[in-house]
Amino acid sequence: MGGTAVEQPISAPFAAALDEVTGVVMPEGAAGCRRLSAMAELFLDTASARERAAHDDLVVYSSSAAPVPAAEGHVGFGQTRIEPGDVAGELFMTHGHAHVRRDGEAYIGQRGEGGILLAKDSEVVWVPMAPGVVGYIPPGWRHRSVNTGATPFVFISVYPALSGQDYDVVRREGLGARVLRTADGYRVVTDAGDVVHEGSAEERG
Ligand code: S6P
Ligand code: ZN
Repeated sequence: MGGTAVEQPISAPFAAALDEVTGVVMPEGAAGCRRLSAMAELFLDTASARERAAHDDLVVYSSSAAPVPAAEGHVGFGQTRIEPGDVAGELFMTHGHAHVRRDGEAYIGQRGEGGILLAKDSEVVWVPMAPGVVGYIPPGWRHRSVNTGATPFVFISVYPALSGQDYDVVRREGLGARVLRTADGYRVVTDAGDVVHEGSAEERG
């Protein structure tokens, strides 16, 4: 990942610079990336993901957070950059999680095109994202971001610093839907086969 990590979280007021091309936040606290090999079983076609990862273990997405203390009252923020691409038609995405604490979160589109897939109980919602669009994730919703475009999709996230991420719930239950490439755009299809959203080629950039 990008910059020089700050060892100690910063409690004093500070300004951070967000590089909308690389997705790196400076000063930078926690940062990392997820490669295809670490995400294979999240894709519907796990075998294709594994096969591709075996000879080209691509970075699917990377994230960079400001060094805000993980303590009561603090507001964390960072950027995520999802690369363009797909596995057997399923568009590149983040792992996805629910918050450990019942906190909401806001995503702000920076660059490229994408969306947030949200699930709670049997409900599935797709929130399209683009530069200047703010997507709101209410408390209790599992959420995953997806790049629907042909260029990197970069967005800012802002969240209570103590909200935490539960990844296991997504490994167990998924997001209730998948985002699939079509001839002229993309389609959000629930696990039961219902189409939640049809996205156009323009939307995909
Ligand atoms: C944290 C927030 C984002 C994600 C990031 C990567 O609450 O939602 O910063 O952590 O987009 O996604 P994931 O699913 O790997 O945490
Ligand atoms: Zn979150």
